[in-house]
Amino acid sequence: MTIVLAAIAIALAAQPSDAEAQVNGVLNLFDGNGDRALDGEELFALLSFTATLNNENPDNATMDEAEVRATARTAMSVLDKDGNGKLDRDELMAMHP
Ligand SMILES: [Ca+2]
Ligand SMILES: [Ca+2]
Repeated sequence: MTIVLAAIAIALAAQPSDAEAQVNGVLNLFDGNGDRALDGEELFALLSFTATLNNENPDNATMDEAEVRATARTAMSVLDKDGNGKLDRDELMAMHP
């Protein structure tokens, strides 16, 4: 779980420092279907981005696709408090201290 949250924190760190602005930024970038929540595939896209964030060569990504998939599943199970399979703004905000 620590690794999962660290991965998401890295992605969030690319956004403005205000927590709400960060969540809005993540949704603006990764909410592909516009429902203002991240489903499994959108979370996968976020984590894929994170895995390659500091690395220009995808071959040297910090996680391979299977690891990103597993991480996305774990993150969803940890963060999806209402169990609807999507991370809404409140659930994303909960990642912030
Ligand atoms: Ca969405
Ligand atoms: Ca949810």
